[in-house]
Amino acid sequence: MIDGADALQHVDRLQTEAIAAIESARTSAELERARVTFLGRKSRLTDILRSVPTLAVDQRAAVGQRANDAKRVVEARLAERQRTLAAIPVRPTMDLTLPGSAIPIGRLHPITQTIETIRSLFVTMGFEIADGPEVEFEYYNFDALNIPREHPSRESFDTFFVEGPSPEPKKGRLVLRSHTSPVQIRVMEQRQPPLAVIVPGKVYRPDPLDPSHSFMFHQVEGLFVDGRTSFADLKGVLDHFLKALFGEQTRTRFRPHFFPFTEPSAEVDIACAACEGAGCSTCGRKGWLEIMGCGMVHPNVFKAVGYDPKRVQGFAFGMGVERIAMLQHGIVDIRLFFENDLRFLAQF
Ligand code: 2NL
Repeated sequence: MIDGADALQHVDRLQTEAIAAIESARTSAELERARVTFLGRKSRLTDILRSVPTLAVDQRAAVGQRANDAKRVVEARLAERQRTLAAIPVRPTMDLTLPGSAIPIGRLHPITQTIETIRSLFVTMGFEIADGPEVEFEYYNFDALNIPREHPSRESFDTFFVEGPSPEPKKGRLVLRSHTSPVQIRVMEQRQPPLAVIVPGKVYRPDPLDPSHSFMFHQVEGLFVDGRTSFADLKGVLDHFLKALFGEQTRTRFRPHFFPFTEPSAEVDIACAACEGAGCSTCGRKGWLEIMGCGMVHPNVFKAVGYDPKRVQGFAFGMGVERIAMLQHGIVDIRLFFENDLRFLAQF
């Protein structure tokens, strides 16, 4: 037999516990768990209400009323807590104030950037861009450029020869072009002066890798042909180009040289920016940096493309892109350009 006084005390304790559980519920799910625990069909309060008929007659009313009161109080607290929880915004599971995860963005290779700078400077002066094959006939790479059969650059030591029979034996064997000049020969074969073209591209030479040599590198060559063209035109164009590329303060120097495809020929130097001409390690103590080669197109080259050297004159020039990029950025090893190390490439 349940004692009525015990039952009353039990109801009081259950009410206190239920209210504590309701007030500490932080979510609707927690609140529902508290409801089932304290008011559900298997809860102790429900047990007590069910047991009222078994109590002594004089205790039934008091216990029944107390248990029903407790039930109403707990129900009211549940409803109130539910309203409070519903008013609290759901805490987001991610922090929207954090910065987003960055998408890695690519960039142009430093060599490509330097080529773009060079070609846009010449495009501004009215030059067009031309390109051509990297696998070339000996005729376009050498013969048409007035480079004789016995010239050392035609040895396998200085040129990559492509194995197998030539598709056009009259144009010689196939080689990987060792400069971009054969493209200008092809342009002249196709078109008549006036011409102003810029030819950027890859060239190949079987040099062992070292800090300043690579079996593949990039050149930009230029060709200008018109009726009357002088070495002064050449100097004006290159002087403007080098000042635009390296800064207006840049001094240039044209030093006599020999190329088979130009006459006269010159190498172009810029005053060393590191030492202002005094001589340092960058310029090899000379005060000047060799930057490109140039000259007036040789009459034999015009003859090879069917132009009359008595009626046309022109100038041509060529430069190594890697060398220029290395001077622009203070890079001392050409191999860095070709190793695809992002720690290097991402700096440009
Ligand atoms: C250098 C020197 C040069 C040329 C390239 C050329 C092309 C034709 C006719 C005549 Cl089709 N010349 N190109 C002329 C002089 C110099 O390049 O040091 N390059 C890195």
